[in-house]
Amino acid sequence: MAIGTENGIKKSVKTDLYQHHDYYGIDELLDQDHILARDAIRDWVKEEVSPIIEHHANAATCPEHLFKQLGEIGAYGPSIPAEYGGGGMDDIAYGVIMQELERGDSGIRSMASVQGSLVMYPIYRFGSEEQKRKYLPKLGSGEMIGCFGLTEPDHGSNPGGMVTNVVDDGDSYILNGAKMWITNSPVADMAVVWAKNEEGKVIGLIVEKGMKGFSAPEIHGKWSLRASITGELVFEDVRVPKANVLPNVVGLKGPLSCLTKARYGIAWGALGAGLDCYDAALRYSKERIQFGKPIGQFQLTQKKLAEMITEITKGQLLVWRLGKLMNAGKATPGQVSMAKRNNVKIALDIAREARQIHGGMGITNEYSCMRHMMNLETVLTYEGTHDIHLLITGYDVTGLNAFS
Ligand code: TGC
Ligand code: FAD
Repeated sequence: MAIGTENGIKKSVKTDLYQHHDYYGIDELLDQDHILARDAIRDWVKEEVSPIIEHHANAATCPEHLFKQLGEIGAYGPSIPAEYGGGGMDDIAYGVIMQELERGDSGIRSMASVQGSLVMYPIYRFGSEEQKRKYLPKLGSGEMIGCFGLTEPDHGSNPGGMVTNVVDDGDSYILNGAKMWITNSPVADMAVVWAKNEEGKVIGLIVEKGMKGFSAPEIHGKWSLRASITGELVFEDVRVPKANVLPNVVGLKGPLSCLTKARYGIAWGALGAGLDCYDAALRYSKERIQFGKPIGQFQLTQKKLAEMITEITKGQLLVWRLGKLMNAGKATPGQVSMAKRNNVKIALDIAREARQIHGGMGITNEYSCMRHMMNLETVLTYEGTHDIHLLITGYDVTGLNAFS
């Protein structure tokens, strides 16, 4: 059903989207605030994202008008205190918000998780009071867009090998190097950049758009996260005032602790993509008739659907418990890695199975499963690849480090 136009793009929405699937009554484990936040974001996604997302994914364009709206609905830094531009909620609220955004599209969740966990969080956790007051309210409201520069062309899984560096020059640092695969960089007003100082230690700097020698060209040709804008960060003798250095962290644990926060959000987010695929496949299996009966009546279709909801339910329990540990400040990076790795993989498997249930229609943009599937290929790789997370768990349980 058509529901009007947005920036010249025809919006259409299937009104029965987003049935609620809670096989184990996990809603009973959530507070009323979590349910209210989740349902509000779900309604917003249904209204503002679903009607336009296939168009943007198809055209490989970013729905930039959503940046401001995400600020207005409280999607940036839900668990950062309200006085610093966040939502003042807990980490389970943050999780359910990421889940609902990714039900719409992984790229929309990316917009929010980069801004909240990778830009606001490091400034909140490691920044000076002046930096917090200057940047966080504007980032929280979506007035300002940020990005996070860790990965380099030759250093992805191994960020500790980074070559981007600063040289001391009185009141400033001179920054040189390049970052690769940076979500939102071409449209960002500022970047949190990780670079090595003259002692070879990693420090964080806030680099602002317009600083001489700083550019952020777009990366084209992605088959995944097509509605998300990705680019490079290039630094050629950029003079960054020392006042822009994050004063309260030195070392790789700075960027890695931001990743812990973002990976936690992704563990919830991936379930949203999985739920959307399951929801669509379940509906299609009841509507599509072959051999005189709904395909959902065939045992092989039921196997697929039963396994999907089993994995979703296990994933929901995993992130709920992890959320409790996060709220108590007890979650370990290893526990976060396990949840990110598991939930992204099950979501990708569910997207592939859902695509099969839709038959030929599953490869079209009439249905969301192929778009989710392509998106999840990125989600499996960014914020630490599937195999890197396995090795983090391996290290945790054996005490033997595969990286050294
Ligand atoms: P390692 O020697 O193990 O650790 C260095 C220091 O960091 C501490 N640490 C952590 N701290 C907090 N959270 C974590 N997850 C941490 N992991 C390690 C560690 O305790 C140590 O502290 P200290 O005090 O002893 O100095 O470091 P390593 O060089 O051996 O590397 C370990 C490894 C491979 C696990 C790490 O480099 C890694 O996680 N690699 C994956 C890289 C990655 O995830 N990149 C993501 C880039 S950002 C991104 O993808 C954004 S996508 C955004 C979107 O669109 O949603
Ligand atoms: P590599 O590290 O080269 O890995 C290639 C393969 O080798 C992988 O399968 C990997 O698992 C494997 N491998 C590597 N080391 C080992 C090992 N020790 N043992 C076993 N296998 C290993 N980064 C940012 O900093 N900011 C962002 O905003 C951001 N956004 C992104 C958006 C998109 C769309 C994408 C695709 C990436 C983004 N990234 C971002 C980068 C992302 O984090 C990296 O792509 C990821 O960490 C992997 O690095 P790489 O691509 O260089 O792969």
